[in-house]
Amino acid sequence: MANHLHDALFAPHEGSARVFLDLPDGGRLDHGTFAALAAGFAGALTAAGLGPGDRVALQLDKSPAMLALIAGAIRAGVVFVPLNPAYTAAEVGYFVADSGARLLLCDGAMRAALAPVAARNGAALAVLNADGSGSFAEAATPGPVAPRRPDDLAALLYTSGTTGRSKGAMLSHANLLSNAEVLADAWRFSDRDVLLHALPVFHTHGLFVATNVALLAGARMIFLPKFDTGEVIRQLPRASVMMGVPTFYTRLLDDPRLTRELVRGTRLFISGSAPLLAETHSRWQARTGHRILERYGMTETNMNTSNPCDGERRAGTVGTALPGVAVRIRDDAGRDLPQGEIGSIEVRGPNVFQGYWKMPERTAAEFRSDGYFITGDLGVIDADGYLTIVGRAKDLIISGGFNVYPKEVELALDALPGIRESAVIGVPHPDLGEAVVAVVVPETGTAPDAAAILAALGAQLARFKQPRHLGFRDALPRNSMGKVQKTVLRDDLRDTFAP
Ligand code: MLC
Ligand code: AMP
Repeated sequence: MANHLHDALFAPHEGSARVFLDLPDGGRLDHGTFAALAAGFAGALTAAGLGPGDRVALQLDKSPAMLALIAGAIRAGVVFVPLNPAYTAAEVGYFVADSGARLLLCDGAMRAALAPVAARNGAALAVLNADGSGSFAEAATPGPVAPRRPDDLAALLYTSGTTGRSKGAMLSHANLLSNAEVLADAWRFSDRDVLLHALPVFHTHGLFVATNVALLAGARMIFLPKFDTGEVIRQLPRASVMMGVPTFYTRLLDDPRLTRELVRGTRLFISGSAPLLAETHSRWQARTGHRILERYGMTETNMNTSNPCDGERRAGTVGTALPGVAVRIRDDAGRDLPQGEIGSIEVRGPNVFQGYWKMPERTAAEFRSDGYFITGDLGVIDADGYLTIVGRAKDLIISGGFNVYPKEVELALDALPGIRESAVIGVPHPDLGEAVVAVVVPETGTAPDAAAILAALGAQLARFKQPRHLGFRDALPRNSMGKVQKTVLRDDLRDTFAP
């Protein structure tokens, strides 16, 4: 029997000598070697006792070995749970417990901190370093290709939520493959493409949008460990496509080495994960001659809309619905709104996930009975079908492309001694788009100590969730219903990071 994703993404490359990964040190990995490495990792997962449907959690730095491990998990039918290396041991503990992972793989540097986490959850712990060393090595004999149907799970991707409790989005083989096929076609990917890959590989963007599309097309990737402006500028002349979050584009624009000449050979620049300012779009065009192609998606749905490769790319819009994806705009009562009116964005299609892991009520609450998923984004569709995202119904901050749910930070703050309550908001930030800001109300009679509060948060929350600014007030602004008026705080603090 077939393995839906493996057969499309990896099997065609077995034995191929074509280059898959270009590494910054000049090293290269061809497709065939990558496929063999993945087969070895599938063998190692099987030898570790994991079978189809079991979960493996990965908190690993970006590396070819990590990517091959994911490919191996797909081959072995093991559901992979990728985790941001910035997460603290406390955060990882939640994901391991919730997913029921039987194996946790980490970098050597995190081993001591994660040993109690693994032990508490009855998971085995093994090390896989970015250079491929560590206690988890690929097996000498290739692991079997486990049969996997289109609706079997491939990955659980955790996404935070308005309750402060992260939810595992269940993504099936068909969710991932259908979207990769649509994107590879929409963006005209071929085996002549060289994709500049500077994104993290524990989120939808770097994993499924970038890597799966490249694999499907047989394209090559310049695989950088992270976004570094100088390194990206050095590599750009060799790239035919770059994908990035808006911060990539603003950082590059701040560098005088970004010129029309530098990107003469590049055919496509794609942006997503956070709003691209129309101003960034026009500055990019003026400087490079390229119009950035903006698209829109989320962990739960993969990609929903995209500006066209060949047609008109409209700045400030995220383009039209991708083939096979239906997008509609509804009001709070769930009624369809006429074209041109702002409302809740809902999507349906083969790209949309299977629901939240072990959370049937949350899943039910976010789907309509006719199968549409309520994204939590607000938008409007114009007469030509272009969608503009105008805001969010969900209380979410997007900082440099990473999502931060205020509730999670507020719960951590409120649990600290000397804090009566708090409100966390996002305010404009020149580099990150939005930055996290906390407004704290101390208990009466206590002298607040910002440094101590931030240090205490540091032990619990990944750095990107920690407030960049902490302010103190005697009370939070509330409306007549007693609800905190975050819009008032956002207005008050709007210029905190003004250049
Ligand atoms: C890093 N830091 C961040 C941060 N990234 N803080 C807030 N927001 C972020 N996004 C912290 C670092 O830990 C560091 O802490 C400090 O900020 C400065 O680090 P830096 O060197 O400037 O950051 P850098 O490593 O360059 O990272 C910035 C970035 C990176 C924008 C390049 O965050 C990034 O690659 N973002 C992409 C996220 C992404 O792929 N999202 C896709 C989600 S999928 P300190 O303490 O040392 O100062 C999705 C679906 C879809 O949304 O549609 O695609
Ligand atoms: P995530 O849960 O990390 O997948 O983030 C998904 C969210 O990112 C979406 O619900 C949107 O709010 C936001 N997002 C993704 N792409 C865009 C875009 N092009 N413009 C504006 N917001 C976006």
